[in-house]
This record gives sequence, C-alpha cells and structure tokens, in this order.
Amino acid sequence: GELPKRPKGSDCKSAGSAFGGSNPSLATMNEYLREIAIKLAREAGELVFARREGQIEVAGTKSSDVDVVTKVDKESEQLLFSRLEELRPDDGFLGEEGREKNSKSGLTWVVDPIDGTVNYLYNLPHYSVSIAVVSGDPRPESWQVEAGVVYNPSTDEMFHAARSSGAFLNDRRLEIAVPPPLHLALLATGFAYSSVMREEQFRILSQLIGQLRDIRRMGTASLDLAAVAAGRVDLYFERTLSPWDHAAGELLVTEAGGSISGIGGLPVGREGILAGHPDLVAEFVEKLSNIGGDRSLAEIPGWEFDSKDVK
Ligand code: LIP
Repeated sequence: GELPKRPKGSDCKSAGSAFGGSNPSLATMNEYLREIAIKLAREAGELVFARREGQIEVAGTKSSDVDVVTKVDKESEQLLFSRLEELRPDDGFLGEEGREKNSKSGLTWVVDPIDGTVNYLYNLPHYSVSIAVVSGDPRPESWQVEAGVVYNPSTDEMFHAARSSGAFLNDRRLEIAVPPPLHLALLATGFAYSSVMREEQFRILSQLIGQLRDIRRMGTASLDLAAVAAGRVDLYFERTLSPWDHAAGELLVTEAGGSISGIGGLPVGREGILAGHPDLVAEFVEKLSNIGGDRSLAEIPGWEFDSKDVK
C-alpha cells in the first residue's frame, strides 16, 4: 500500500520544536509518524517472519556469549534504516545493531529490528519489531516519545500509539484496567545477558515471588510493555535495558493510562524501568526499595567486571 501523505502544512524541520508552530495539530503529526512506523514494522516483520522459515544463522555475539545477533537482525535494521532514509532523510536513527545517525529535524527513530532475538533463534513465536520516534535528545532520560509500534509478526499483532491519541492493539483501544492488590498481581520481567546481573536479578525476584500472583519471563521487553498496556500482565520490571528495548513500549503504556517509572529515584533507562497501573507501580517501587532491589547498578558486586554488556 501507499504511505500516508504528509499532513498539509506540516513542517517537521522547524527550529525549536520538532513539529513547528501552530500546524498541524500535535495529534495529526504524531499519527502521521505512527502510520510510517506501522508500515515499516509490517515490512520488516514480514522479512523477519519469512526468514524464520529457513536456517537462522548467528552472525556474532555482543556483550556476552549468550547475547547473539543473527543475520536477520542486521538485514531488518538495514531495511528500516534505508526506508527511513528515503522517507524521513532529516530524522536521526538509533538502532540496536549499531546504525546511528544524528537528527537534523529534532526527531530520531529508535529501532529494535528484532526484539527477543533468543526467542527468534529458538523459533518461539514471541519476538517483535519495535519502532519509536522520539523528539529531543534521543536518550531515555530526556526524550519524548511521539509515536511507537511493537509488531509481533508471528501473531500479526500490531500494538501502536501516538502521543495524545491513545494506544491500540490492531483496531482495539487499550486501557489499563483497575489493578488487583499487589499480592494478586502478575509481574513480567526479564534478565540481562550478564551472568552477574542475572544472578542479582534472580536474588531480588526470589524475595518477591511469594508476595505476587506469579512471575513471567517471556523474553521480549517491548512485548512485555505491550502486555501491560493490553492488561495481559499487571506489572513489568527490568534493569539493564537498552533504549530500543523500551522506547515504543513505554508510549503504549502511558497512552493506555499506565505509568512508567525509574527505580531508586533514578531516571527511566538502563538503571531500571517499571510499568503498570500508577497505584501498583507506586506500591512496587516501595517494595523494591524495602528489599534493596533499587541500589544502583554500580553498587552491584562484580557488575563492573561485566559492565561491557553496554551495547
Ligand atoms: C532482549 C529483551 C529481553 C530482555 C533482554 C534483551 P534483544 O532484547 O527484549 O526481554 O530481557 O535483556 O534486552 O537482545 O532480544 O533485542
């Protein structure tokens, strides 16, 4: 299909604001960016899904032996990079597999070409293409996510959101439900590629599991955040994520009425991210702090040794 036409009068290049003075309305511009993200996520998703029919080759490892990159991750990132070059030449790019370009427009695309690479490698049908477009400095502590999509090509589920226009799963609007009490909450989480950090994460979770309904480790951070927005889990918590793991998912959560928080008073990002209904998030932040689950990464013994996990 055709790409959406740029809204009339839009000037994404104007100085100061990514969207320019009075037109178009913020929602219109963000919806336009979301349409591009949907279209490209589908293109990359189809490629990734089709390649899964063949043999998946590991192209290399990154931070540790278990942190793999397949040829398809690279191919998907290349596709997204070159399509955005054509469509949005002045926007910046930040991708998991190393593509980076500074923004001239004030907007940057933050892209994970396959989130859940280990699931992909094992043919577990729970991986995604995650695409966000952010304004401002493209770092989690300072960016504003304008639009985001998380697409699972195995289930053909397209989660999408534009800032101020709501979050959706395909055509269905998403809204965070009234939360259960914490002891009946289902928590999604994930583990780092660093073995030191995984052990620390496991230790913290072992102190929490008895006080929750249960825990899920599904293997794809962007889909965990989408699951919070869709009410498939009540909470999500993880540390040591990279920007592309959570950029799109965080907008899904906030547009569905949920909240995103850092831990230990630190900004959202590599140190930690928590998502869910605002009341439940506040309660969980306190619980984590009570068991020392929010000390900074630098304070975790052995972590420094393993800190090359920064991608
Ligand atoms: C992975 C996540 C996973 C998380 C890992 C990692 P990748 O991303 O989505 O859920 O626990 O730490 O970041 O490497 O598959 O793109």
